[in-house]
Amino acid sequence: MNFLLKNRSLLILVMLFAIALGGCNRKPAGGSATTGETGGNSGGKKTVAFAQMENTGPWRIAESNSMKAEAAKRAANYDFVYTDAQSQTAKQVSDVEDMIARKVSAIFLAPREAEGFSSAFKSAKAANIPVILIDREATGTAGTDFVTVIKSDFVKEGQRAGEWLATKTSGKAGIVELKGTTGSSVANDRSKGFMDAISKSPDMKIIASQDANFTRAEGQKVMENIIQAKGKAITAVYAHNDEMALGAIAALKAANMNPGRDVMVVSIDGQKSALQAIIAGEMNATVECNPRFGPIAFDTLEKFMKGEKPPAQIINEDRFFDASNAAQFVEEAY
Ligand code: GYE
Repeated sequence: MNFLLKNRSLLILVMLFAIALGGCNRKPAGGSATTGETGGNSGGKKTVAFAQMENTGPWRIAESNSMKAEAAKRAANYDFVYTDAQSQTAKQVSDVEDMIARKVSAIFLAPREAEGFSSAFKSAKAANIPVILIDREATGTAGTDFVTVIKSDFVKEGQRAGEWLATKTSGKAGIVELKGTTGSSVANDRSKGFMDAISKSPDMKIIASQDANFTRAEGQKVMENIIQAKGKAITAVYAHNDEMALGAIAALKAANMNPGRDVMVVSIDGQKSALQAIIAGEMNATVECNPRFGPIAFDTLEKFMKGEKPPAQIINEDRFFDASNAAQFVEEAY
């Protein structure tokens, strides 16, 4: 009996000791956040994420670099997460969902297509994570689904290209339109603005219009096919971006069709190689579309976090480049 009692108290002692030891390893109630547990606030810094759609072509590379450079400048306050959806809208949607799951403090999104993000916007709202759209629009309401959209006026870009071409051709042209990615807000608006402008000139006709996905390779391939079909009826090319215009120029050169002289080429963006093509006389004009979003994107986020309500849209001011000023701006171009 005595022996049993003794042993029992020993057992209880050992058990108490074990509990006490275990307790030392446990986190205090409520668990203090360690880095990585909450993406939103590691060591006083906020984690902001940028969901890029793709990273091909000078425009988009300049945009990604501008966002990264601005995040680096403000590194005392922010950790930066960057994703590349590699031209797949579905991947971009899941990139945004992952960001929400890891509880980042804010999301910058350059949506590839306008549709597809509504449920991601709902989840972000439920998690209290502000989403700021940059460069393209997505379906939804500013102030509800996302904070705001920072972009160029794409309809106006198309109008400026169309008005310029109408003046230079005295209102008579057989035009090939190379369109940007189907489903993107940019492609719709750039078509619309251009059509508005040329509709005032009955002898300006679009003789072919095709999606070349904003890339140089597709611009060239599509243009080769159109040259086969339409030949000398082509007197002008309107491309929704410089990369496709440069692809078209290569196709026109290969067919001995003198881009810049016999066939006018006008596009949008203002990248360095386009300004160089203008200086070389192979391209005629490009409407600027500024890709350097970093400073304005972070400034807008900070204003929002201080309680300011940004306008529904923030529109970048863009310039226009042609033979009269390309040499002046080529150095600063991307
Ligand atoms: O013009 C083009 C890019 O979304 C405004 O997308 C942007 C456009 C830009 O691939 O070059």
